Amino acid sequence: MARRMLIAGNWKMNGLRQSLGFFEEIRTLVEPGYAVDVLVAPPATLVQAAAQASNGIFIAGQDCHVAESGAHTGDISAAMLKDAGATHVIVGHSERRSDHGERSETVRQKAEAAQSAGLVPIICVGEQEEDRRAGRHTDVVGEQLDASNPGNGDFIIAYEPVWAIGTGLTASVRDIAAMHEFIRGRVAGGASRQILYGGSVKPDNAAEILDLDDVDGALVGGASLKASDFAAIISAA
Ligand code: G2H
Repeated sequence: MARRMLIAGNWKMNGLRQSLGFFEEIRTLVEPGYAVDVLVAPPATLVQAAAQASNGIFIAGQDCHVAESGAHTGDISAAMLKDAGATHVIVGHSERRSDHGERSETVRQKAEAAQSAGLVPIICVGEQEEDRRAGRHTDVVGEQLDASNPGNGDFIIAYEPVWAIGTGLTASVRDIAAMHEFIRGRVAGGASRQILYGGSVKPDNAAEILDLDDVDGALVGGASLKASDFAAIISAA
């Protein structure tokens, strides 16, 4: 079965209610019935309103707790995201791994919690700059991959080299192709698994990245905040 293309925007800690006009703007900029799936992960405060305004765009959470409910002040469960209208949730983003000390074992538990709640987890993996300089990037990503994914069921992998996130630096097309091929060979269900690339994807580099055989879409941060940039990336897919 051919893998579908997914362009996913990660708004991170950006967006107020006034940002919801984004969905109407996208509708005017991209032809209805576009051939790729589109997703936006707004901050948790906007998930419900975004799901109502989304015009066919999938809505995701940016994180979820491993538990379904309970005494976890400030946290949000996968079931809550589902209840608010989300269909997906990002787990193990490098900013969660670095800001909150999340380890791959926790990421796997979050991915399993998402699946149990009926959400598709988007599981992020990626090496640090020093890993790449030392030539151990595939080992690091392989270990994260093995420990972070639930093995079975529906999940998406996002490869995001940490040194390319929000820095304006993008991995070379050759490096992206090599890592995606490696991930496809290693992850369960590799042949049909959606594998996204993330890290400073912009309108001017999207086409060459999305053209790679093993790249099934993009996880876009900064360039997903402006509808015109995000629409240009969707159109490049
Ligand atoms: C990587 C990406 C989105 P940006 O974090 O997840 O962000 O496109 O700003 O590098």
